[in-house]
Amino acid sequence: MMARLQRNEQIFKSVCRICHGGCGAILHVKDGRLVKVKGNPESPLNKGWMCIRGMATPEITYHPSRLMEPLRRVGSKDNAGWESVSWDQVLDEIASKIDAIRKESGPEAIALGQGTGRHHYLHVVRFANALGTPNWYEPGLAQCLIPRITICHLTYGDFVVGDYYGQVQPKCIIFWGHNPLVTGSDGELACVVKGALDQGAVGIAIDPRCSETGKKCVLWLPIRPGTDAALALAMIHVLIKEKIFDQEFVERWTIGLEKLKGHVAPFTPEWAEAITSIPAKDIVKATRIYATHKPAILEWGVGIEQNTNSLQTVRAIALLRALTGNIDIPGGDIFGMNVMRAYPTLKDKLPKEMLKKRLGGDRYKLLGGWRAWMPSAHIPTLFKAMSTGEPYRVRGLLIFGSNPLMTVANAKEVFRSLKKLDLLVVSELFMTPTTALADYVLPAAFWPEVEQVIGYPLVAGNAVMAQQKVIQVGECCQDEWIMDELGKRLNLPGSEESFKKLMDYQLSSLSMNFQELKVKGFVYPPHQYKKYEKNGFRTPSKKVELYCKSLERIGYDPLPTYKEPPESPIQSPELAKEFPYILTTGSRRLEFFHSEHRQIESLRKRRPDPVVEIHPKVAMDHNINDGDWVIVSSPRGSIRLKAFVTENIHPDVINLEHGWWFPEKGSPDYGFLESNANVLTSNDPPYDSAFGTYQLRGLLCRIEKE
Ligand SMILES: Nc1nc2c(c(=O)[nH]1)N[C@H]1C(S)=C(S)[C@@H](COP(=O)(O)OP(=O)(O)OC[C@H]3O[C@@H](n4cnc5c(=O)[nH]c(N)nc54)[C@H](O)[C@@H]3O)O[C@H]1N2
Ligand SMILES: Nc1nc2c(c(=O)[nH]1)N[C@H]1C(S)=C(S)[C@@H](COP(=O)(O)OP(=O)(O)OC[C@H]3O[C@@H](n4cnc5c(=O)[nH]c(N)nc54)[C@H](O)[C@@H]3O)O[C@H]1N2
Ligand code: SF4
Ligand SMILES: [Mo]
Repeated sequence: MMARLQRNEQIFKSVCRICHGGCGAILHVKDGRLVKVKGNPESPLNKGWMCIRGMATPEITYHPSRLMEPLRRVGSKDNAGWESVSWDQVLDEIASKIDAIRKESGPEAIALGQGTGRHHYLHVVRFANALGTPNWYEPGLAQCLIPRITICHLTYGDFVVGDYYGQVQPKCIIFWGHNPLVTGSDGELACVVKGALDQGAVGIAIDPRCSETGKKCVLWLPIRPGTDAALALAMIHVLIKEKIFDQEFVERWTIGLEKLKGHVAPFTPEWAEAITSIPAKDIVKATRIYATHKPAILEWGVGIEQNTNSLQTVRAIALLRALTGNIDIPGGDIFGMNVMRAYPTLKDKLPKEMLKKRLGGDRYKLLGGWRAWMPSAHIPTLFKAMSTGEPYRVRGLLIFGSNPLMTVANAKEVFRSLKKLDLLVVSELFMTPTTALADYVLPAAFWPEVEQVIGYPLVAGNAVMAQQKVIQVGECCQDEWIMDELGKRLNLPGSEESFKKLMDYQLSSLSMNFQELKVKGFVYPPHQYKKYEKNGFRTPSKKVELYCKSLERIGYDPLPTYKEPPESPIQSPELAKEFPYILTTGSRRLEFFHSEHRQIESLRKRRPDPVVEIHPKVAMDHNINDGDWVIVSSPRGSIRLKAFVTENIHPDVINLEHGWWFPEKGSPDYGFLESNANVLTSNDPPYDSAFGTYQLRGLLCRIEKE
């Protein structure tokens, strides 16, 4: 597809992956250098739009602190120095260390880590299976998306996404713990969500803050963090009591209405008001709007998952879509088309006895057990195994694109665990607090240097796009290639097939190969709605399971329930005397992706400091002015941030950003404990019983002026 421009300039089509992606991009390359990145106007998703992070791609690509060559640590972990090593040498050394650990302690003693939704996500899962270790993780999973995906499969047989791209626009959108005008990745791009609201969709925001998205809504329900299940149960109560659910759909396509009816009878709006702090009349109002504006999208975010009742919170909310008949209809919540072949993750290569050894898999069955959608290890159990050797010692960790010191709960314990490892390898774009503890740091390719098929059955329905390598930067290499090279050295199954072959395999269902996809840029088959009318829903009953027998069979409540967060004014009133406010962490910012981009000048100057949002009442009570530095403390520790005083937050809630470290402070620790939200969070039990989720939203804290 390469069109020649003047003066050696060439343009290529690709897709941005700074966030989970979706934005088709045009890359301008001159003399082997990326000079400009623009949105691709032909792309069905972003139609030419890009966010400020995407626009900063050339700056990130050529940033002076970008890692350019493989590094080996010299000196201790407390004050590491680095020497450069060739790729051949570094891969040989790492492979022989992995080999030694697997021979001495078994492959389960080597864990794999990765970041959220990167291009190489499924390749890491494949590598883990080939290596024979059941222990891989990612800081999202139980805390992000896995509860939503799993519950959708159990309840409706497939995952749903908002239908912004069809002929019919939604008449109503609920934003439940979700702020897509800022976070809008995964195909629910900010531009399309804004478009739907501008075209008249009625917005309802369920969020302790009136977020950027909330400000465009007609109704804001400022919920107490961690109590979303109570609100959803009361909304179900109203739908049934007022008979405003979709009776035709429910009768024909669901099972369990009678049981659900009896179950929610006590969960009145007044009951929920006492728990959520949302006035009962607003609960009724929101329910009526949602029920009477069809089609409607129910957008949900991590705000509903990062609590210890994530299974039942997500279940309760999921039922609302079914009761209102908004599933797989134009302008509603639709099932993806799965047009590509599934990634060959070599699941069958993981020995059976290893399934039993997956850390946490026996307890958190929907995260790591046989019913799990994408079985992985339980993070707190895994990191404890590194530091305590219980139930067995994990000695090696290979991380492909994650910064666990910033993004996993209880940063201090993560630090202790990483220091105990015999082998820590991190593949990265930049030095981070996590790479500072590594034995080897590998320079990873950034998205304009990467070749991959990017499929969106999980997000925008049906899109398949090509990400193509248009430049070479230093000695940076794509993560998949690194894993393939290690696989060859370790003689792993599947190592004869490079990731490039797998791309063609995935595309074979579309009768094309990667080369052809590169020329087209993307394919976007038309959506088929109401697929269930042909073969029913992909559940055991072929219907939507309001009452979920599959959950019952594995020992979880078949009907959704509310549980008070373990750390809250109601559950732990003594602790609340010392820590009287409710803490929620991690609401995203446009400028940054999690712990990334703090070194990117054009982004950092828009948001130089970590910020905590507080209500004027809190500010007054503690003599805090807007812009003051403050200390926020939880029972685990204290961090400092700058106060932003705003009416747009629940008066008892303190909302702070996550991912803050200071590249400018340099090694060894880059100030990673100063403003890191995960100094305040806990990785101790209780966890969600099915997913093992720990709590990142709805903890207790206090605040004072510095
Ligand atoms: N307190 C709190 N903690 C949270 C959350 C919260 O809300 N509150 N949210 C959680 C959620 S939902 C998630 S998903 C996680 C995210 O957790 P992580 O995925 O660990 O987050 P990032 O900070 O994006 O770390 C990614 C790292 O990979 C590097 N990188 C980027 N692209 C590539 C690549 O292609 N290859 C390689 N090798 N490296 C690359 C980046 O430089 C960066 O350092 O954080 C979780 N942590
Ligand atoms: N710019 C940018 N975009 C991103 C990311 C990023 O780091 N930066 N990260 C990506 C990732 S991995 C993820 S998971 C998504 C997350 O994207 P979203 O799901 O949109 O997540 P957040 O902004 O973390 O939180 C959404 C809202 O939840 C609210 N909230 C907090 N606690 C609660 C609660 O207990 N209940 C309810 N109902 N609401 C609550 C917050 O105030 C916030 O406005 O964003 C993705 N996109
Ligand atoms: S929204 Fe995500 S994919 Fe789109 S330009 Fe921004 S960072 Fe890239
Ligand atoms: Mo996430």
